[in-house]
Order: sequence, then structure tokens, then C-alpha cells
Amino acid sequence: MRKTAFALLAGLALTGAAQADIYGDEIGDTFTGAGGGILDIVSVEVTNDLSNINFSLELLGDVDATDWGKYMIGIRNPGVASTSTSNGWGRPIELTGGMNAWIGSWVDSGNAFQSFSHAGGSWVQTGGVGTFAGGPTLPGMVITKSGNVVNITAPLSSLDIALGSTIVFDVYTSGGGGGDSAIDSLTNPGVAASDWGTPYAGAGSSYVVVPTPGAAALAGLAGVAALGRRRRA
Ligand SMILES: [Ca+2]
Ligand SMILES: [Ca+2]
Repeated sequence: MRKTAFALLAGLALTGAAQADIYGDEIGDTFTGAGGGILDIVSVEVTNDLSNINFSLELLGDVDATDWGKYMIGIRNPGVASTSTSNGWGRPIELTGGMNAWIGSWVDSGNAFQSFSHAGGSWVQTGGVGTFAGGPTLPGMVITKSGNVVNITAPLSSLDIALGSTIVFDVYTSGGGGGDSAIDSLTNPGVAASDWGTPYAGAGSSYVVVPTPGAAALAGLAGVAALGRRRRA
């Protein structure tokens, strides 16, 4: 019995915070070489804990050397009925089937991002961190850049993401123009937009937000087993 509990705990340790889903993308799948690769997504690693979700974007170019790129994430939550064919920034970018949460970020003028929700039927900014982002700056909100990597951490609550849910998401790069489209899309291996303002729609990929209900139940079981051990000690 005790061995079973230990095995469960070991398994949870392996599948908990250490779990990372890495989504690869083609290189060179942009219509323009502007920015020297900062608009070309190489891969994105997604992780979450009980409070926050983290997106680590690996780009072909160096965002310290060239910093005008805009990095955006569109999300569809299954538990939110309202969806939009647009996004929090009103860019010509659509997640096929709709989205209801949005992150818009930039790494010039200091790093910053804004989170948006469409849960109420229209886009509302739920939080922001960094220069010009507005607020509120929620606990857990962080954006950093270094070399080829942009790292964004957002509270699950700011994006209506529920533990155990399977979200659909895509990551986009763009320029600073208000009408600039998705120059690269993580989940599209081809050229996303054929020009700066060409509207883009793509289906996205799925990510399972841990812990799933099954894992949570196992965690509870393991916790009871640990409590039993302490009481016997
Ligand atoms: Ca790419
Ligand atoms: Ca792509």
C-alpha cells in the first residue's frame, strides 16, 4: 500500500511542474525577412502550474539586437461560451473556431504585455505589465527577453483558463502597425500572411492544462497516504 503511494507521488513529481509541451515551427516561413528573424518562430514551450501559464517563444532572430517585434497569443477556452473571430488588439488575425482570450506583447520600450478576455461578449483588458501596458498588473505577470527567447507568464485567471481543460491556442508574430497581421503562426508551417495587412486565419493547436482532474484526484490520494505516514510516525 505504501509502495503504491510512493509510486503515485513519484509519478506526480514527474508530470507536475516539470511537464513541458514543445511545439515546433518551420524556419523561413515568413513573407518578409524584416527584423532579421525576430518574426520567425522556431518553437514555443508551454507549461503551467496551479496559478500561471508560461509561454517561452524561441525565435530565429535576436530580440536584444532587434526589439520591435510584437508577440501575440490567441486562446480558445472550452468553458467560455463567448468567442470572437477577432482578437484583443483588433488585428486581422483569427483563430478558426474563435478565440476568447488574448495576450499582446512587445519587447521594445521595455518589455510589456496585456491580457484580454472575451468572456463577457466583448474584448476587455484583464491585466498588463510593463511600460504603456496599462493594468492592473496581476501577481505572476512577467515578460522577459534574452537572445532568441521571449518568455511570457500570465495568471490563468486573467485568461479564463481552468485547470484540467484543453485549450486551443496559437502564437503569432507581427509588426508595430495597428493593422499588421500574423507574419508567422506557430501552428502553420507555411507562410501565414503574404503581406503586412493580409488577414490571417488558422486552426491552432491544443494544450492540456495540468493537473487534469484525474491527476488532481491522485494528488489527493497521495496526500492522504502521506498524512497517514506522518500520523504513524
Ligand atoms: Ca517560423
Ligand atoms: Ca509558422
